[in-house]
Amino acid sequence: MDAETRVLDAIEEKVAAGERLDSRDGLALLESRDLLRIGDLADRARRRLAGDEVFFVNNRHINHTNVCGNSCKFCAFSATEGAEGAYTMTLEQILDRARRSLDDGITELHIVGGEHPSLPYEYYLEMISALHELDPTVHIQAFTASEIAFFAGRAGKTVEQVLLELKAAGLGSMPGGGAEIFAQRVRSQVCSRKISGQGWLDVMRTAHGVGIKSNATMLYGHVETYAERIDHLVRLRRLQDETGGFGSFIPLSFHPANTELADLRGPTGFDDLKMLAASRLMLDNFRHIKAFWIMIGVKLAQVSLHFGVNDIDGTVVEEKITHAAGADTEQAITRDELIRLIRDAGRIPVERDTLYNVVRRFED
Ligand code: V47
Repeated sequence: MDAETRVLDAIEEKVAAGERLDSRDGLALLESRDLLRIGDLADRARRRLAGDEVFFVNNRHINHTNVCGNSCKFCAFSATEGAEGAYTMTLEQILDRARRSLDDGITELHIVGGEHPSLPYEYYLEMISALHELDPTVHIQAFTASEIAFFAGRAGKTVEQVLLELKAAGLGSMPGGGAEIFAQRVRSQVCSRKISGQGWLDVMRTAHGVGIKSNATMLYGHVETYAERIDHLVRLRRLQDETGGFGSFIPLSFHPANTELADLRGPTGFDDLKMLAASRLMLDNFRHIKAFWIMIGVKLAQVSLHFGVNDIDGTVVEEKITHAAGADTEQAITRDELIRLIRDAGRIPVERDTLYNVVRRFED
């Protein structure tokens, strides 16, 4: 028996016993080429933790501005103020986009944008109150931990004050973006002006403490090592043990086109599936592992349902960040198509709201 088989056997025993995997196990999973075996282990963990239902949400993304002072090297979306292609939506434009989606029965607005150096803090507060007033039943999932820290700096307030004010205005929860890779070695290379990994985790701890749930992400496939990916997962797992405030984890597959890292080639399909499966196995306290079809493609997202995934995100409508970086997926997908993909993979489609309450279960 070779060494790799022995390591995977030991991991299998732990998975069967419901025991926690350590960093060495995580590294062994990412270094292995035995994708089907890892997928099978992740599928078992998925079944135990999340059952056979696969979730999706009827949502719309709004990216209110691409103006950003961070100049992250992996980002093709951001622009400097006044540059060609730079945009900032007015409140009326944002409301107009939201209004159009309400007719399609969306339950969630997903809002993230650049860290605009001169927009006043009131812009964000007014945006959230106006959207909340437009339809108080629609859940507003807005602003990454990085944006929240940035608003606090601009407004001269604490992160907690900002979170409480946004919550009072109608913020429901926070998306998981801005996490990138927590390791400082990587951040110094690709996003040196952005909040630190520890800073991101601290904002999330505060958010969970004031009753704001969030997601978590990791941007992989650029300059990070496998060990840095595992370190990222372990740090998320530790915070989740402490707060229980993360709803789902979404590994984000790097798209290099039009970025300063365009000479890199980005993850292969093999790496995408292995990353999803390893996330399921390492994050034993995250119920939901989400494949973002916009980034890995609809077909691979469907296949990932047998590699540990139990959430396939949503209808999305008008995604700008990945498309700026060369994604060739559609901008939106219909509810019927999501249901078909899930059924065809032998799972039960469930439309959820942002907090995983069931909107509708699609039995055969
Ligand atoms: O924070 C930026 C990443 C994130 C690129 O919480 C890139 O449910 C790939 O966080 N290639 C924004 N990724 C998107 C995001 C997200 C998406 C879907 C669902 C949820 C959720 C969150 O996208 C950024 C950054 O980490 N990103 N540039 C790129 N070139």
